[in-house]
Amino acid sequence: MIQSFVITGFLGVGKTTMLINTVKKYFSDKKVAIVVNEFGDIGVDGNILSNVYSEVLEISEGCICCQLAEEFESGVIEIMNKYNPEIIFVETSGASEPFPIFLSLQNLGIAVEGVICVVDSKNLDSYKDNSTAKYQIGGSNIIVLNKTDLVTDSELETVRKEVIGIKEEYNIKNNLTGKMIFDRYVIDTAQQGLLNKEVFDGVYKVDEIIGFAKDYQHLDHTTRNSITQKVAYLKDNIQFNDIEAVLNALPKSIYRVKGVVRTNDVANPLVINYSFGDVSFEELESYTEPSIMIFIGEAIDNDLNELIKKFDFLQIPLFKVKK
Ligand SMILES: Nc1nc2c(ncn2[C@@H]2O[C@H](COP(=O)(O)OP(=O)(O)O)[C@@H](O)[C@H]2O)c(=O)[nH]1
Ligand SMILES: [Mg+2]
Repeated sequence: MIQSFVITGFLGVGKTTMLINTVKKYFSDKKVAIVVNEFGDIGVDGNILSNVYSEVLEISEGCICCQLAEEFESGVIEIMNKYNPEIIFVETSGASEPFPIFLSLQNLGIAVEGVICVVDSKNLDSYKDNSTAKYQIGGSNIIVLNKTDLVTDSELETVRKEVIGIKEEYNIKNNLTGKMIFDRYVIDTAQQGLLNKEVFDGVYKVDEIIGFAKDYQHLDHTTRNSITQKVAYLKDNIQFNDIEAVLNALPKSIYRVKGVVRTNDVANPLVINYSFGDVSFEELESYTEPSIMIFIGEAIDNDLNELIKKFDFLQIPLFKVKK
């Protein structure tokens, strides 16, 4: 039977980083397929992950937990037929819930070894009131407090307590039997998504086959209305400094920026990965599409317009641009 793990967690917590670091480390001897669903229309993670794994299926445009169940299931079937993987990792978008994906995998006869929720130990406070974030914790059985390098021990303990509180309140139940679906769960810690191997050994394997997929009511979550994203295209002939200037000028409402840009003073295209004030850059070997920055946050429209007035090399397309 094919095994699978679902990796969930809010925007920018370190899900892709975990796929790059941990999964590569522990599963290099297996045929691994990755399914990545990004929030919004344009994928950056898919580009990064394709450099690491040969089989990457990117599902964009919306959220696999709501509109895209069918696309997700047919994509998984396709990857199974084409590649015959031993193990599938699904990175959900930061704005989707893991539970419907868990059900889809079970419906396809794929064993779910664990639903991993990555938590940003430094920034949990900034996003913990978002209802999707709570359902992500409630719908998981392996919770990873990531970015431990950015907090003190006592801050980490506070985060752990908060997470336990949310888990107790939002723990997902079988709505036929009223039983907890994940009666056992573990909280682990990680830096750069590097987890202990035993988390993947299937000890937390979800035994209960959920017979109520059809009855499942989609929880009231916030995907589209509260979190928004806008793509900006960048004009040519910009410097690395220009990118930094934009990131330094971000309003509070924009807490996540991803992008791939070409600048005059750096030889390779750069992946920008910004979340909650922290930024990292990574060079890509090749990227032929236009330079883009994707701005993600809550009610960002006005703030983004101000930002664009300040930086004339940023252009927001008037119409949706299809890939
Ligand atoms: N300091 C620190 N940064 C991290 C850690 N894990 C991930 N990051 C950074 O957080 C940002 C978002 O990570 P990413 O994996 O893209 O998040 P995703 O949106 O959940 O997939 C990137 O800049 C990562 O380099 C960590 O443990 N410590
Ligand atoms: Mg990601």
